[in-house]
Amino acid sequence: MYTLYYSPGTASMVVHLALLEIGCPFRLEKVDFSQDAQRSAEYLRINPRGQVPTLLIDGKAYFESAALLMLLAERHPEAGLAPPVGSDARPDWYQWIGFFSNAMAATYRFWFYPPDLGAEEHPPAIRAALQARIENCWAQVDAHLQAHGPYMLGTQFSGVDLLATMLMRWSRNMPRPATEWPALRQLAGLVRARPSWKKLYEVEGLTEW
Ligand SMILES: N[C@@H](CCC(=O)N[C@@H](CS)C(=O)NCC(=O)O)C(=O)O
Repeated sequence: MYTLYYSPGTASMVVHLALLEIGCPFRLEKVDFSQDAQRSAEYLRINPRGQVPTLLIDGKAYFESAALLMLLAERHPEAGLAPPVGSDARPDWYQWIGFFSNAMAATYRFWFYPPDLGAEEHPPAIRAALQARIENCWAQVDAHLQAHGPYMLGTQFSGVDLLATMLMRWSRNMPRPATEWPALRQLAGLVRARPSWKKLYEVEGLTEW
């Protein structure tokens, strides 16, 4: 049995989406950021980093959204979140999950959490550097999709598209939203049309793209 500690629209989204795609039973526990619940003693006992997501599997806590996506894909191969082990597409799947997690999500974290870099607000040069890095990553993904899309692995949807679309969503109020790149916009449209995305919006109470 799974329990997902989540906060609406955050990094827990990709894990929530994966669980919805799988269609297995799971429990949701909302971590109320407006009450700083991620730093409560009760939550820190579960996840000492004070972040979401946390996924409890049979009572044991696991962290890191990309790792949780891979873990769920492995535990539920029938859901098709990952191409089969040994297939040509499987290495690409690992590669893109690593890229989105390392190159993109980590940079987003700095963008949204200046205190991680020791500042209340980023100095303009740091902000510009983070923006350039994120936009450069999106340009690379857009070029890949133009050549090999419409999904990250070609014609086949996979969990990496959920990760990509969550990250695209986070850019919606940034100076250059990811959906300004045509192939990215197309991918976002495909993922947003999925029942899992619609259900997540309903359950998490999200309205904005
Ligand atoms: N690398 C982690 C990052 C998780 C993360 O930064 N979560 C944010 C929400 S998107 C969070 O919990 N923020 C609350 C805080 O840091 O106080 C992952 O992918 O799971």
